[in-house]
Amino acid sequence: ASLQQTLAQDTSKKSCYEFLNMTSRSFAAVIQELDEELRDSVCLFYLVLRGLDTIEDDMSLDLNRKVELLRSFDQIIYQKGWTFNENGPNEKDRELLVHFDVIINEFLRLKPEYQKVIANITKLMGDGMADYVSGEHRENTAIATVKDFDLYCHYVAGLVGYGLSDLFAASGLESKEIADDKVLSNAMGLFLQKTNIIRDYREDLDDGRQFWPKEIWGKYVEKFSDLTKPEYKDKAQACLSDMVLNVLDDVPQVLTYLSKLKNQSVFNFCAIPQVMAISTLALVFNNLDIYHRNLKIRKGQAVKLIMDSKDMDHVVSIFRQYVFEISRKNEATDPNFMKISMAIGRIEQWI
Ligand code: PS7
Ligand code: MN
Ligand code: MN
Ligand code: MN
Ligand code: MN
Ligand code: MN
Repeated sequence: ASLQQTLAQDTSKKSCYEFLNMTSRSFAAVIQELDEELRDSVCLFYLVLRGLDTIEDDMSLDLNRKVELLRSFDQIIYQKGWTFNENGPNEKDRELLVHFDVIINEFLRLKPEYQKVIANITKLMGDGMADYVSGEHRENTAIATVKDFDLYCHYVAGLVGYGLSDLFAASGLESKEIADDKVLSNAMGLFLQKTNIIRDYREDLDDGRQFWPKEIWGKYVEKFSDLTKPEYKDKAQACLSDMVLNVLDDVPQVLTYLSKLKNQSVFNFCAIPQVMAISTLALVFNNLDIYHRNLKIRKGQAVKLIMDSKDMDHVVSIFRQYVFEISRKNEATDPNFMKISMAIGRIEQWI
């Protein structure tokens, strides 16, 4: 390649990392610490999915157009020069779509086997998201049952787990077996997504979106927004513990997945978000503030968790600490008290 081409490529790769830093709250740092063989492919995987999610989240987009974009996004990533021209909310994630040609350029420079993994997951996720786009009447949410909830979270997060495991295996940094156990890869995504959905109750409600399955919240209130009302305080507390109970199911599988990893940079990349999630789960459990504002673990706590997540022993002890905190906050008057105790018992067999 000519010097000029090399310089242009340098600039476009740099732009991709700028988009990564701009759009990700937590993944930017861990992605940049990955071994060189995986760094760019995981970065581009992130950016492609961030673009797809921005389309899914854009409530101003015409519905037919949205579905068309979601279902064809796996082809868009092969179209040199494609940019997003529709009007929309001018937020930082939209910037990425407006300049998507830069991401496509870098995507096309990845090894073909990495491109294939990313395109395959993009197709499955885009179709899944399209199936769940329910239109203007958001109160008639498509997420009715716990089964619907699991399927939605599979599409938007479990599939990310599949794709990342495929990339790890393709890089040779991890064994092929890590990509074979789909249940474990799926659980890695579900644990992050479900914790995010619990924590973001208020933010999502204010955006007119609801992800909690009606099969759970419907046991406690008639309207999803009633969970914010003081007169339903006890119902809201029980509903929250029911949601946390649902997420605790995934913990043993998360720990099993992490225990199979061999490469240090892959381990850090995988473990840090999971450790953040368990600490977030302990923070939100029995904490009615989630119905009013966005709770976040303290910066200093996050920094400490990141530094401590270097090996399986440390990760297990962090999980033990937060599971213990959940156990300590579990109240005998809570209708889910017994079930939560049992879920914790199953986790304790692991730790
Ligand atoms: C490719 C690193 C490690 C085996 C953009 C990482 C949004 C929780 O919507 O941005 O703003 O509230 O806070 C990430 C499994 C996915 C699941 C999913 C791609 C772990 C598009 C993360 C991330 C699998 C759909 C970020 C799932 O939340 O959400 C890469 C192993 C993207 C992972 C979305 C959510 C991710 C998420 P929001 P956030
Ligand atoms: Mn977020
Ligand atoms: Mn979304
Ligand atoms: Mn989103
Ligand atoms: Mn611009
Ligand atoms: Mn969220």
